[in-house]
Formats: sequence, C-alpha cells, structure tokens
Amino acid sequence: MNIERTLILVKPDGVARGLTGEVISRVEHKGYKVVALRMLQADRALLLKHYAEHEGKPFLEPLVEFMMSGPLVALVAEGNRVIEGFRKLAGVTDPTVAEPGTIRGDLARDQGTKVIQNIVHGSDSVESATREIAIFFPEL
Ligand code: IDP
Ligand code: MG
Repeated sequence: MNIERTLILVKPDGVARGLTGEVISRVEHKGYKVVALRMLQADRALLLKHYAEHEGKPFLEPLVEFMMSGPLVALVAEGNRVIEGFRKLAGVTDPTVAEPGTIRGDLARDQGTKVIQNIVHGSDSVESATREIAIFFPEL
C-alpha cells in the first residue's frame, strides 16, 4: 500500500465556469477519497508560498494575479498513488496539447492570456503535497 494525499486546486477559471463539481466528480469517479474541501479567496502571500518553486519565472506575477482573480476551491484527495493519478487525470500543463479525456484536455483551451489558464492544480510529488496541504489546510 502506498496511500498518499495530494492538494488539488480548482483555479478561478474553473470555479467561474462552474466546473468545480465536474473536477470533484472526476476525482471521486476515479476512486479517490476527498478528505478536505474549502472555497477561499487566496491572497498574494499565500500564493507566493504555494508557488515558491516558480520564483524568478516570467509567468509568476501573471499567475499570482490570475489566482487572485476570484475564489478557488482547495481539496485534499487521498488514495494509493493519488499524486501521480491526479496529474494523469489533469493532463499536461498546456491545455492545447493536453490529451482529450483529461480535465485540461477536455475543459480548457489557450485563451491567449499571459498565464496558462488550465482549471486545476495538482501536487507533483510527496514533498510538494505535504508542503502545499499545510498551506491550504493548516489544521490537517
Ligand atoms: P503544473 O500546474 O502543470 O504543475 P507548473 O509548471 O507547476 O505546471 O506551472 C504552474 C502554473 O503556471 C501552470 O499550471 C500554469 O497555469 C502556469 N504556467 C506554467 N508554465 C507557464 C508558461 O510557460 N507560460 C504561462 N503560464 C505558465
Ligand atoms: Mg506544478
């Protein structure tokens, strides 16, 4: 058994387009368990912490602005190999080339914006998941 937890965010584009339920539904239908859930308006400090790995990259500022542009939904999903499993469900970063069948491939496209708007975030490793879950769910 390799039970993991991952942090999933439904980004402001996903929430604004009414896709929160669709994302949660795909997570649950895959068989992962949602163990925490909240809607919040993220502020700059929280997002700079969350995206610390992207410090210095040209898309960081547009990314932070985008992530502050409306409410987001944060959830923690649990299951065997859920970190890798959710990344597969999400599809690759660029929604134009994300495979059909994935969240990004089915539900997002290039909007011509400075930052790629791609509906969801998912932790990319056990270390990231632990760090990110503590940011959004300090009580866990
Ligand atoms: P990921 O979300 O697939 O893990 P990361 O490389 O961690 O992708 O980037 C975080 C987020 O920053 C992406 O989901 C996307 O919204 C945005 N992003 C990443 N790379 C670029 C880029 O080259 N141009 C514009 N936005 C980007
Ligand atoms: Mg990432």
